[in-house]
Amino acid sequence: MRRYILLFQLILIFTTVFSADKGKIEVPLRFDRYYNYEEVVEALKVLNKAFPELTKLDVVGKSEEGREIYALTINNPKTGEPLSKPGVYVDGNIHGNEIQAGEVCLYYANMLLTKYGENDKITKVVDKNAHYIIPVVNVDGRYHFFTDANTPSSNRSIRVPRDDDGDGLVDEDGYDDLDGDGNICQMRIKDPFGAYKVDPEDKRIMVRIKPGEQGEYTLLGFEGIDNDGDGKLNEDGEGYLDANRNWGYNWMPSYVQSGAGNFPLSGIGLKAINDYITARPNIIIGFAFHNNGGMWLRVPSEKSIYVDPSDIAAYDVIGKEALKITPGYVYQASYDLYVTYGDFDSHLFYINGAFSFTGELFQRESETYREDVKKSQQPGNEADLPRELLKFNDKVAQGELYKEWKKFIHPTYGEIEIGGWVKMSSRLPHPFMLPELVHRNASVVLLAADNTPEITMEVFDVKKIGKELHQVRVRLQNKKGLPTMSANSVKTKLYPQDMLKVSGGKVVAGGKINDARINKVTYKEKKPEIQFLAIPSYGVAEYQFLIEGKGEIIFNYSSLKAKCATASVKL
Ligand SMILES: [Ca+2]
Ligand SMILES: [Ca+2]
Ligand SMILES: [Ca+2]
Ligand SMILES: [Ca+2]
Ligand SMILES: [Zn+2]
Repeated sequence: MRRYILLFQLILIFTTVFSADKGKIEVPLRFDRYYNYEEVVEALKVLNKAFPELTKLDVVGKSEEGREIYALTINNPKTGEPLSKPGVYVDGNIHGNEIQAGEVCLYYANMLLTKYGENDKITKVVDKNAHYIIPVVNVDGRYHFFTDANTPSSNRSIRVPRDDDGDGLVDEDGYDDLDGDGNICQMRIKDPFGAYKVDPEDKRIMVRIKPGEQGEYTLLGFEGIDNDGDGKLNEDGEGYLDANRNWGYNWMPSYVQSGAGNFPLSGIGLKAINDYITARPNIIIGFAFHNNGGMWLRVPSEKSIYVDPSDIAAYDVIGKEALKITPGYVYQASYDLYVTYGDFDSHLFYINGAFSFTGELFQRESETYREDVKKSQQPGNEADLPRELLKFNDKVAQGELYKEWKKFIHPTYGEIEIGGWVKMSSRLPHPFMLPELVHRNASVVLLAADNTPEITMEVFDVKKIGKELHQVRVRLQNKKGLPTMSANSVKTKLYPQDMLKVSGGKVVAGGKINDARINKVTYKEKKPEIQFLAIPSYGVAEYQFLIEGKGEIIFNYSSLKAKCATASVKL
């Protein structure tokens, strides 16, 4: 690919405005800046070093370009091994350009670790759960988003070269940073027959002319040249394999789902993360952070896919509360946004049996410059938004988000102008707004962790009904909003169900109590000493056993995703 001379000084100035200083990264981490890939790694190492008892830092695998994908486990060994606890999985930045997702993950880790022992709620979830945090899934993407010239929306792909336009060449015509400022902005050319004119209130804004009106400009698209001389501009850039269209559930080939690879889990990093998750079957809730728009998305990603109402109810426990923690967001099924195949949250729910959310971070409308914030959201004021965003850039962000239009001599078009929103704008909050964003969104993950099952078991009724024969009733209670198994996992036999096992006596009969008052019990035909079950959200499951013998009878509850429990009684 032909490259224009990069003005390194300009990039350096730009980069230092938004990313962490070259200086030392210390605990607590700072969130008034963005960490580049190396700094994310450094931040994880610093957390791991500062909290050796509570953390474990693993390399999950490597990327296409050989960068390491890190996972931080937060677990208190004094309260048990990670696999014995409900697992909370959090990742971000699967799309290379969606960098603040990584900051939310880092913030969640930083919050749990630095407030452990100080804040009761945080201490509780550190003790109760195993937290698995992968701040950057697409490590190459994050690296290149910082290092290369980009638009706010480019560099999303996994680094697998692809022939996007079917000409037999791969990645032969990407964007070109003509003015060498580290951004891919817009190009416009003066043209009296063009379809655009400038907004009379703000000459930086291009508006479409009305029929019969004289035009002023033609928009030429993103910065660049026709590298391969095929008459098309920037038609085949880096990638494009979309890491969030290559998971195992409901995967479709690229003629159905653009961005799909040749098979599910294409991309060595994705494969490694899948292995990591599969090895942790205790994961019961997962978050994957993206930008943007302000959304909490749940399954399904296609309308025809069934979701049991009780699973939706469990999702709602978190989703509806999340709306209040992140005002302005919406909570919906992901197909309401658009239909996807092979997305990560469906994989997590339908293959790993974990409840899963996609968090679409940041709303651009939050970049306000006006007295009455609500006014810009009223119908009829939509045209005001670009003007307001530019005023926000001018007066609040001190001009750091927008590049003023400037003359440039283009090798093909001659005199043009280059300008518009820079790389670190539009989908990312300015660093001064980052602390609130990471805190509110990490608080939703905390809420979800708090809602993972907490199971207590008690023997609540013992009756002698014959010579050495007892009727014993056991109650299992879940005090939290997530069930121990999703209804879908039970229905599809995704993995062995939770078990209630009786030992110490001969179980003559045993089964689920449907109504204790009228003694309505569904007895299990074979092996009554082992009952298969799932404990619903905020619910109870009651069992009755007829036990022959004397001495101590032990009841063991075991679950892949909830913590085990025991109870006993002396007969
Ligand atoms: Ca091509
Ligand atoms: Ca540029
Ligand atoms: Ca071309
Ligand atoms: Ca090009
Ligand atoms: Zn995304």
